[in-house]
This record gives sequence, C-alpha cells and structure tokens, in this order.
Amino acid sequence: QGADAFVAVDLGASSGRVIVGRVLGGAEPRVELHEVNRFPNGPVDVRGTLHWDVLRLHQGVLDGLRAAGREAHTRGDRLAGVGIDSWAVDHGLLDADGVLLGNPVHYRDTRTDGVPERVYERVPARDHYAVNGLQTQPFNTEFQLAAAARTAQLAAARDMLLVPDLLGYWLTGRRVAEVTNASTTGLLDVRRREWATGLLARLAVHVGDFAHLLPPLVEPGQVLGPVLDDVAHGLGLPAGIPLVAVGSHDTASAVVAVPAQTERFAYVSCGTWSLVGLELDAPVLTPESQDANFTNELGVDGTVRYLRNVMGLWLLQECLRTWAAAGLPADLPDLLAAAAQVPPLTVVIDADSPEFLAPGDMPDRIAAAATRTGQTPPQSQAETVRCILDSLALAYRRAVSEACALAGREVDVVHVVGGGVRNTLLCRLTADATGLPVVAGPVEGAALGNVLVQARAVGVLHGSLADLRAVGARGAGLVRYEPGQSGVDEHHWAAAEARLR
Ligand code: LFR
Repeated sequence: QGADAFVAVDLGASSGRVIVGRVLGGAEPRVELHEVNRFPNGPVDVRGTLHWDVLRLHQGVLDGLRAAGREAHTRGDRLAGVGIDSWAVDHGLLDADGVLLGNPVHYRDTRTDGVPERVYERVPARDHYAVNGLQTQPFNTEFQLAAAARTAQLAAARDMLLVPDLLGYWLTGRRVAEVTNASTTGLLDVRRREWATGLLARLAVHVGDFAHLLPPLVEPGQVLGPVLDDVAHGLGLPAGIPLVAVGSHDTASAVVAVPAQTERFAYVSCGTWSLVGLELDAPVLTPESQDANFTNELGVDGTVRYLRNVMGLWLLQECLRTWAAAGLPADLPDLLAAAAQVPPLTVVIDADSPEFLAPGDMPDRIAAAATRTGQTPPQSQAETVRCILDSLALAYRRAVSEACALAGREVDVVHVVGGGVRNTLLCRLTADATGLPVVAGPVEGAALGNVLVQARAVGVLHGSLADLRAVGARGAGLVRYEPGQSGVDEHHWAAAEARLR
C-alpha cells in the first residue's frame, strides 16, 4: 500500500544526498528514510580561489528527484513535497535577468582573511552581536560580501540567494531567503527574525550596500509553490508537487531531528563540522556570550540554536585526504580501531581553533599545534586519529558546559546526530568527557528533520516540535552510551582542558 513520501535534498560539504522519507504507520507514525542519490561535493580551486561546483550539485538534485519519482511510481507512493537544506553562509549572486553570476565561492576560501577585523573597525562587533547574535567567523555572508564589495560581479548583482534557496529558485522560479539559513548571514535581526535594516544602513555607509540584494524572508513550514511544470514533467514528478521551505540550514534541520524527550538536552550535530549547543526560546546576546563566540542561529518554530562551531570530522577527513595522497593507509575503520588502542588524552589540540579552517596538510598542522602547546606531537597515524577524537570530545565538553552557563540552563543528556553517530569511539568519549549520557542517532539527522517539517507543512503530520521529534525517534535506531565507561575519569579531562589554556 502506498505511503505519503517526501524528498529531502541534503547537501553537505563533502557529499550531497537526495533522500526519500516515507511516512508510515497510521496512528503511531514513523518515517522510513532511504537514499536515492548521493554525489560527491568539495571545493574546486580556480586560480587560487575555492569555489563550489553548484551546477554539478543542481544536476545531482535533478538525478535524485528523477530517481525519487521512479521509485514512488513503483511503490505506489504519493510524492507530496520537496525540501532542500545545505551548509550555511554561501550564496550565488544573480544578475537583473536572474542569471547566476559565477560559481559560489567556498566558505573555506581565504578571501575573507582579515575582513571581520576591518568591518568591525567601521561597525563595532558589539553593535553587530546585539542585533544579529551571530558568532564571528570569517566566512559569515556579510564578510564574504564585504570582501567582494568592489568587484564587478557584486556591482552587477541584483539578488543574493543562499545555496538551498538558489537550488529552489531553479526548481520553482521563486526567489526567497529561508530564515534559519538567513540567520547565518550576519544581516538578520535575530530577535525579530527579519532583515536587520538598521545594521544594513550602517554597513551601506561604511562597508557596502547589501540591502537591495536580499530577497523576502520565509519561515520553515511555508509551502513555497509548485515545482515548475516543465521541470516536474521532465523528471517524472507529480504535476504541482510543492517545494516546501524546511530548516534550509542543515544544522537547523538536524536539530529538528534530535530525538529529545524533555527540554533538558544538549546536541552535537556531528558531520564535517560539530555544532554543539542548546535549543532556546530567545537569543543570548550578552557580552560574555559574544566573547565565548557562541552563536544564536534561528531554528524551526521560533526557536534559537545556541551553539558553538567545533571543527568536527573535518580534521579527520583532511588527515585521510593527506594520507591517501601520500600513499599511506587511509581506511577509516582500520584507523579508528587502531586509535582505540592508543592511551587516551596523551596529546590534545584546540578543536575550536580557526587555524584548522583551511584545507591542506592537516597532520602537520595538528603536530605543530601540539608542539606549540608544549606537548609531544602524535607519532603515528593512530595517535593522530586518537588526538583528534580526544580533542573533539574535549571541545564538546567545554561547549556544553559553557552553553549551559551562558544560557542559565541545565541538561541531562547529550544527543549526537549526523554522520558522527557511526563513530562509536567518539560517542563513548563524548559521554565520558561531558559526564552525561549520550544518545546517538539518527545518522541522517538533517534529512529526517527536513522530511518532518515538510510532512507537517502539507498536513500529513501534526503538532509541535516535540510531536515531530517523537515521530522521528520511532524509526531512528538510537544507541545510548553511559558516561564513565572508558576508564578516563573527570580529572583527566579537566587536566587536558587546562593543558590547552
Ligand atoms: C554545517 C554548517 C554549519 C556552518 C558551516 C558553514 O554543515 O552548516 O552550521 O557553520 O556548515 O556553512
């Protein structure tokens, strides 16, 4: 018997996925996910500037939609919506004809080096944070636009669309800015969930005029309109299938899928980045929060994602890439098994540090960071992997405790969602480091959150965020890790933390 099914497009920095979510089970609904297309993604260096190959991503989306249409037909499912989420901040610029002006630049490109400092000389950091509540990262959209301020491309631009909105525009012809992702631009008023007109006016005088580039905002859950007839027809999709605004920032969709049972939870959305924090009703805009570089990004249903960016599995991915290029063993399961045998906390690095942002030479940069902090650098690949995992767990510990202190909250559990769920050693270390139980799952957090919001938007699911989470949890295959199982006790973690200061 056919089910209502939704297509979630979830684009990560290292791969794009098109995933179908089928809503099953009548009175006790659950969601069954399966992948219909996966394609590689990554930076493309053009004369020293890192870009995204966004047309290739568009093709991956089209191929995925076609596969989803075929499958729904075979199963007798009703395909009832499409939603798109991706990493944040990056964008395409459109000219007056709505044509893309060049490939989006990758957020790890160095064009924004030194730009935040320059912008803050004109419009102070404090004045920014009081309005946008956003962490300072060189790649914030605002700083990318500032870096491009005098280019011919920006002069010709009429619209700026964030990556999921750009891909949505190619499907529907509608130009909008979905608000969870817009909250990572630096140009949004986080309390009002509207473009920050006052801040934009000051930037226009001192940095560059960006306000005219910003399309109307939409909230997740809004039905944006039908996929264009010729597109839907060409892909074998039902006529009139809607594009639904989801938490188009992947982290916002991932947080929807956190299978929390109470409000007393922290999360680690663990993929290329690890986003570590809390869900709040209102932003924390204090100077203390700003100094700790916590960010207030917007979530679904009026929520705020109060979190810190920890460098994440990027550290591991980049080591693997370097090793593979050098002809060294680069099989992740083997390396993780070897890392599990290395004594814990021998050497740690600061996994929040921007020094690891750019690609290239990661094992050497980790060794250099260890030396600089007076430690013996890792001596083998296994020790390097162990150093990364211990350092990530340590950064999670610090982020959870600081988030709680700054927001005046307490938590009983840490939820890990995303690809990191598969890394059992990391999950175990996270439970130990935080002193809290870790509930790991779902793996495809962003895709699940994307599907849940779509299903509610078209009336297949109902209720609050908590109700959606209960639906998501049913099919998720969660694994629980208790703290204190690995023999590394609290004072070892505290000592390792002190070593980095
Ligand atoms: C995770 C993520 C983070 C954002 C970073 C860059 O995929 O979206 O939330 O800070 O990528 O866009």
